[in-house]
Amino acid sequence: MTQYIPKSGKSLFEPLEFERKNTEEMQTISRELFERMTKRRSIREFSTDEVPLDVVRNAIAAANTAPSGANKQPWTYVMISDPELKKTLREAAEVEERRFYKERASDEWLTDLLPFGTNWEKPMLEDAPVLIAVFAQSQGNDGEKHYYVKESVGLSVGMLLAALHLSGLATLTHTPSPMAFLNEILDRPSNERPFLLIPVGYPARNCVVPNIERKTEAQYLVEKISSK
Ligand code: IYR
Repeated sequence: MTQYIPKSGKSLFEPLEFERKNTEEMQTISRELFERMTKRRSIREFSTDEVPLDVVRNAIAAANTAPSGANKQPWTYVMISDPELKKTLREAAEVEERRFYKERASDEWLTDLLPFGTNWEKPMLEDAPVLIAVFAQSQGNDGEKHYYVKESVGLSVGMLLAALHLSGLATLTHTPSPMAFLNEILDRPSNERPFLLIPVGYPARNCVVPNIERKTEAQYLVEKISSK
């Protein structure tokens, strides 16, 4: 083991900025946040209306604050609004998706997708004014080791989706498979693995979403608390 020498002019630790809220305020904030988060839905029908790009940039900046293994921050976000590039991405995604729906997917998988009405066609990749391609860096550009990469990028994307939703934008977490075309088209190095492609925008005027149910508290929460 070698000794850690902090970057010049920096001390190893710094005081934490943290303000305690009173309990009532915490309860109000947590309830209101839950109520706002419960309105988040993945959408597949996007309006072609433009969105303010600085709002998207701010959401990506929020995602960049996520915790990560050894603080390696093993993500790259590519923000795309160029219509030609979106068209290229749509065409490449549809090549893979056509194979997925017609050849690669198991019957069980296709049956599981029926409630969502998905198919190989991906008009949202052109309709949505912005696409965010998320890459997970399996290692640093200089070969530096990265840790818990999927966990770290998953945490970061969770924060991104929350930030976009709370800012008033809708998303779809699209997973074309395989996604290697994203490296080629977006000119990303081979240490960056495509993680997700996220159309971002406003819902189309008559957008509908699947009538799904969320787990109930009894299903998602196990409490081990002291009984007073
Ligand atoms: N990648 C395909 C299939 C698909 C898979 C899952 I799991 C979904 O939750 C939704 C779709 C597609 O994007 O259509």
